[in-house]
Amino acid sequence: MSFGKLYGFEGNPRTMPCLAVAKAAGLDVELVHTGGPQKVFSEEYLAKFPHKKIPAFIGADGFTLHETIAIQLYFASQIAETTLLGSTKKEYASIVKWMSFSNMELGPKLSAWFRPLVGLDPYNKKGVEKAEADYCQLVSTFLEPYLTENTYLVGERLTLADIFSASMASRGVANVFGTSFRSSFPAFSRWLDLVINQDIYKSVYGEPKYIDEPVKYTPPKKEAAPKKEAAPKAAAPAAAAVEDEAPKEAKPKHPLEALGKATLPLDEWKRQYSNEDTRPVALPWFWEHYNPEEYSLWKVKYKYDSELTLTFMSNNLVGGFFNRLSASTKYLFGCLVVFGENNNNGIVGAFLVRGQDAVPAFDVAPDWESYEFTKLDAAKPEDKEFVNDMWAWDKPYVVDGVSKEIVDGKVFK
Ligand SMILES: N[C@@H](CCC(=O)N[C@@H](CS)C(=O)NCC(=O)O)C(=O)O
Repeated sequence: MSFGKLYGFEGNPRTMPCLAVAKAAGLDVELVHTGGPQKVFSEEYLAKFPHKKIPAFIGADGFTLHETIAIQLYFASQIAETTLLGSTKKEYASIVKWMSFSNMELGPKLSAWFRPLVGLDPYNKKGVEKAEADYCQLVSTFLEPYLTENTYLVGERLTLADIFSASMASRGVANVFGTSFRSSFPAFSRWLDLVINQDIYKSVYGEPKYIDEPVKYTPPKKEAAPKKEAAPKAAAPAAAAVEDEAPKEAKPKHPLEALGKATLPLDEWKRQYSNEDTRPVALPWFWEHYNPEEYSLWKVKYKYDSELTLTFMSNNLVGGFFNRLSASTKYLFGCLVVFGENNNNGIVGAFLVRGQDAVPAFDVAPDWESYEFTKLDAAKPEDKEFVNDMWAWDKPYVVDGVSKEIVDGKVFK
């Protein structure tokens, strides 16, 4: 008989221990894929959990719960006699204490350490170093001395405190707890090894895999350069063939088509930018070939910086804008960067536009009016430098005399 539905996803450290305990308790709990990077939220889930956090539970009897600790305690309490919840009131309280500590203290610090390294959050070197130091500080002051004296977190047997705390450390095992970390914290590592090799833990996580070296940050920055072979010489005839096949009247004309062919082919510039080093090669090439009679340059600035929150969300906003600009790909090139930090950031950039007006190129995107367009003059050194800085985005952006780190960005090409 179904016990209920658990909303969460495979591999999530707050969802997995709920599944482990459900299995140990013999409960028929269905995992409904929810949340995650794809942000999947069913109507049924949203009706009960508008805060969009996982895990969450809806029992077959209609009882609802959110908060991983509550769900795990509820599942474990279905077992008539269990050692997972300790054997005294003090042990029970200590189990809840360690679970809360892992949920609220260790977990977020580990996330701040590994997520930027694997590209799940924007990378900031100082932020990652601080998170690593904070995490190691907690392990060294709390867990290492305690686990030097004790086998498990509470009492002499495996409890929910161990299962959940190990699960909250699982992303560390997979990403950042290399040999050096493990030798610095032998007692913590011994305990982790013990817990993740228990059947109840392995029943959901499988065999543990250790790493020797912590993952290293690889800057994504510019999008991958297209392969040299994929040069427009090959692409152009294909595009032309498609155009030839299309009935003329069915093809909506872009207003900028009327301007005819430019002497600087935009594709050639885009290829230079993608394939060559930006400062030493691509930018000098651009200025050598730039014809201000055919193209104009624009500073593009988001109007509502004060409403921006997390930097990766600002970058997603840029991504959405770029998708909606796709009808103007033949007439536009540019970069928008995100500068600043979470809850204090902005979006700015520079664009090359076919013709002398920005509107016909940008108004294909319904949200174009959320941006402010200021024409630049390449004859002015400061405007030229602005374009260089936005397209290279290798220096902090100075706004009102304050230098702001560029933390993310996208290229429209
Ligand atoms: N206090 C909650 C925290 C739940 C939580 O933050 N879950 C994360 C996944 S581990 C989540 O839903 N994140 C999505 C988001 O923050 O938008 C609990 O202990 O269960």
